[in-house]
Amino acid sequence: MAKERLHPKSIKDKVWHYCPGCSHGIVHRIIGEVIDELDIQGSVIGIAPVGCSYNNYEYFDFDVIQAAHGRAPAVATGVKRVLPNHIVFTYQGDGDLAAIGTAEIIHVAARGEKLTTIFINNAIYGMTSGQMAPTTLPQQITTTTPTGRDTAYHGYPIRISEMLALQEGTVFVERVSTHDVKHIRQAKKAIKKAFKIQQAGLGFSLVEVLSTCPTNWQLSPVDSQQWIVDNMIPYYGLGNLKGKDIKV
Ligand SMILES: Cc1ncc(C[n+]2csc(CCOP(=O)(O)OP(=O)(O)O)c2C)c(N)n1
Ligand code: SF4
Ligand SMILES: [Mg+2]
Repeated sequence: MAKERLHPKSIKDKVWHYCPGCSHGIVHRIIGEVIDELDIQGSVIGIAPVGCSYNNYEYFDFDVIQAAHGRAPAVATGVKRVLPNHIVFTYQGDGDLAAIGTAEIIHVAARGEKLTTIFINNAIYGMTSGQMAPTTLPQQITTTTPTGRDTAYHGYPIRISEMLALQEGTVFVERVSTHDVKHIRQAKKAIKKAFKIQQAGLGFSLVEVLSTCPTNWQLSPVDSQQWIVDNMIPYYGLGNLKGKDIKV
């Protein structure tokens, strides 16, 4: 008897290398479902970051290119301009997008590149053992802020989505979360809309996903979901920042 398929066609039948309770696997699955539903498995190209999801090409069953740290938006620009009929997206963590890659992402938005970014904000550098990221919250303990992020010394977290929504070339920005099923469904809806906006050729679209890093937050998977609710959502705020009325 054929094995029942429990995951999207666009996701390979593999066990994630991610830690228990990590959001990366959830977001991969959402992206896989959206690609299946839009029937674009053969015409989508992902750009992988540097960070814990550097090898997401091991899981995505479609073309993925690995970019140098922070450079996914620049690589995506080249790919999209050469293959304008393909759906091109970058998948980037907060260290990758909001620190070393800040310049690339701002200019992609300013140029209105017709591509999509999925921004995984877990408020920390996950892969390299939990250093402070630009998105680390005030008072948050990390390996480089062992007594908590002191805004007077370390500065304030960057609200990337708000900043990118200001760029004229950006047409759609939404901040979503993965802390429960209802919000995972909303996240999927936002990602699907972002891809459809790209199909319609309207401009740059971005979905920021508030995500967990139980290992470096030193919390259990369940407590990590609650940490998003108690700490991340009050600072970052969920919802649409641009393009709410676009019908695609
Ligand atoms: C040019 C360069 N600088 C620094 C690093 C080290 N490095 C690897 S991943 C990473 C940060 C990853 O954090 P994030 O993008 O938030 O991804 P996460 O692991 O949290 O998903 C850093 C600084 C590198 N690989 N290359
Ligand atoms: S270190 Fe954090 S971001 Fe990386 S796989 Fe583990 S939980 Fe996920
Ligand atoms: Mg991170």
